[in-house]
Amino acid sequence: MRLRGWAAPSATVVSEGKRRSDDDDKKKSSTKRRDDKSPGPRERQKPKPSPSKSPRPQPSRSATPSSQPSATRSATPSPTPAPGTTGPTPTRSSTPTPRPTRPSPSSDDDGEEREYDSQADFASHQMQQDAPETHFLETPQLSVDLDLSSRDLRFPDGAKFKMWVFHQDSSGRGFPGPTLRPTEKGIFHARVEPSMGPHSIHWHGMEPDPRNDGVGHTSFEIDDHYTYQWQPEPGRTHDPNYGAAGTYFYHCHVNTPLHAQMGLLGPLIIDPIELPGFPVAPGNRRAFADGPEYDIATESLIMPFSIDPRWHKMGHAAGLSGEDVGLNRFEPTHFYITGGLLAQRRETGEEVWAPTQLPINVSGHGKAPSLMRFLDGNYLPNKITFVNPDGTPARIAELVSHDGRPYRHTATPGAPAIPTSMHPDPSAHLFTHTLSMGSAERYDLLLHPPTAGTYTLRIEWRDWITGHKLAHRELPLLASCVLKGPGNQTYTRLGPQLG
Ligand SMILES: [Cu+2]
Repeated sequence: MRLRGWAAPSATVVSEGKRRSDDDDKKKSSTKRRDDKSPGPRERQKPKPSPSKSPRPQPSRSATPSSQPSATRSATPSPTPAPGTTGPTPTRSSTPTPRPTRPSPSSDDDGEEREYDSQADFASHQMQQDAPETHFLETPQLSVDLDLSSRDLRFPDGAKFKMWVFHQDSSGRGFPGPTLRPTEKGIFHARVEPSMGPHSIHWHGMEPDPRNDGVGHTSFEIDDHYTYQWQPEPGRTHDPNYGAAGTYFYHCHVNTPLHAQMGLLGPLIIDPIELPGFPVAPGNRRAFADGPEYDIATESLIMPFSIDPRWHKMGHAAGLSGEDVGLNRFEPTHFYITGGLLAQRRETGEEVWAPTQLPINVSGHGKAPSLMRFLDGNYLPNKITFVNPDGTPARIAELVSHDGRPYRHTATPGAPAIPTSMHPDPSAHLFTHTLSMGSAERYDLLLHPPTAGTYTLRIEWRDWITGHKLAHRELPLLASCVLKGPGNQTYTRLGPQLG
């Protein structure tokens, strides 16, 4: 089986209002060739002491925001046309505009011009830096410290595998990595300090500037530490061209096929800002700024994952010197549904986060629907099916967004792009009982079970070439609703049928 890396998803059920390039990996890492016969040990391009770096040009200001010219704070697109106007198309960019008073990026570029003999040669010689500087450092709204460690982790079936995991001081050293949840508009910092060789963090689906995108090919791999900085773009009412809220993930982008399979990935969820006209009821959140509300208590992440034990015996740089270690063959023998209720994740253990069952809300009985965030975290396509208590297909899943991009009704050019899930015409809503997704793809679904009872989420792993089923796992979904009893007492009903 040949790897495709984190391939970009193919076309989806409806055209989305916007389609940003989601995956630089596709362009850069998917065709890493291992046929380079050139011998010799792997030579990394270590930063060389150079006159341009020592002494390093000193920025003319400190990193404190108060010293910055506020007018040039840049990650928010500007100017902002009012919704519905036909002004010039704003430039979509979360890249800080370089200012002439700053050190130019080249002053930090320690690599020399180099010609590569092959793509394998290119992929094997990524720039490494010990502690690169974060340019245009701002005060963050959310800041996390991520370290990496190697553990033997026990999976739900009792099997143990060596895993490399991201962790925080406050989290356990489990898998997947800590759930990171920045809010739109807020500056986000992630300081990473790899303790076991060069790594990076790629924010899959976000669009930071190249230095903060965590792709070695366009910036650097990190030997010592680096603080990634980016700002998720805030959403606007009924505008398909703005807003970052949704489901993403982060992963190491060094020797990517191996490091991601070893466990260096975690969920990244961008929460929306609150827009005027879109208040949020207590206990709820919106899927995106002008999107539907969901019940926080039953919001879940579901990440299918599979393991090829052979890969978990390899070293950090396996295959990077042109030798063929077999990273073009992914033959998993273990298949897992990881994830669970996001509100109940306790990141304190050294374990695999995996659900045995999930509660979901019955449709229309006082609570907002449950939101399920899917992330295909393995190198195989997954087919997802919802099944009714009686075994028939359950058309209870409503697609609300895909790869962080909301589904919107864009049939009339220039008209407000209303989210399909909030459209007054019921036929605009995207209901399904089944869904296929490729590696790294994400779907956000609202669940609308009509009655209480035990539904089933069935996940199949498919061979990506033949489409043959390799394995399946099932997860019970316990649909219940809260009823008001005498004296306003509430009780939960979990049963076959509601009157
Ligand atoms: Cu890595």
